Amino acid sequence: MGNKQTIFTAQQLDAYQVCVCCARMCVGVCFLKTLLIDCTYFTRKEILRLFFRYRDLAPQLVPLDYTDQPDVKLPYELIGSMPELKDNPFRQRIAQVFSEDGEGNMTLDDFLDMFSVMSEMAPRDLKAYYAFKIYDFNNDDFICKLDLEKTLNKLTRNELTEDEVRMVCEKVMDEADMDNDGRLSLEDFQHVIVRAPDFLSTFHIRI
Ligand SMILES: [Ca+2]
Ligand SMILES: [Ca+2]
Repeated sequence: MGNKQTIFTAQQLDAYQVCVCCARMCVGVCFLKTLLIDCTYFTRKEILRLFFRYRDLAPQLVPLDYTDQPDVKLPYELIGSMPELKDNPFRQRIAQVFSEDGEGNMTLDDFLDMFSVMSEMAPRDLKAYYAFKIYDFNNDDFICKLDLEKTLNKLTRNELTEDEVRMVCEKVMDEADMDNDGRLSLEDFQHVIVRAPDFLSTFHIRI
């Protein structure tokens, strides 16, 4: 391999080997405390592979030395055009939810978080948690009727008629809105997931 390039310090690599349940917020206690899930970790090899996936998107912007935590952010246009995302109807929402700036522009940390949640190793409850955030288009911590309609249109790639969308939404609301307030809380949403696993189908990426 020739020259040995130091990309990360040992401490950085340890920090990146985060629990995919909690992403980088892990402080030994799962921040999704209510979810009893086993933790899974990226290996160093996977972290390096993802780093190079990130770097390959813009080699001129991403340095090979990350030991002094460079302030680098890749624009959404590059992230959204990755083969893993470009055909995903939720690609923009996914990038928005995982980016610290909320606009879909991603630091390496954001990028690793996204891949950890989207990876096949991530537990279903964690995916459900982020799916809820992704479907909550206006970020008000509830999925309202409008959010649900948008979600269904994207999930079905606009193949349903307006009437069909309305019917499905009503049915979902009917079955899942446990407290009858006309919108789905995260708790309500867990009931949808149990009945309709399709809601999670777009949240898998092979790394
Ligand atoms: Ca909402
Ligand atoms: Ca509700």
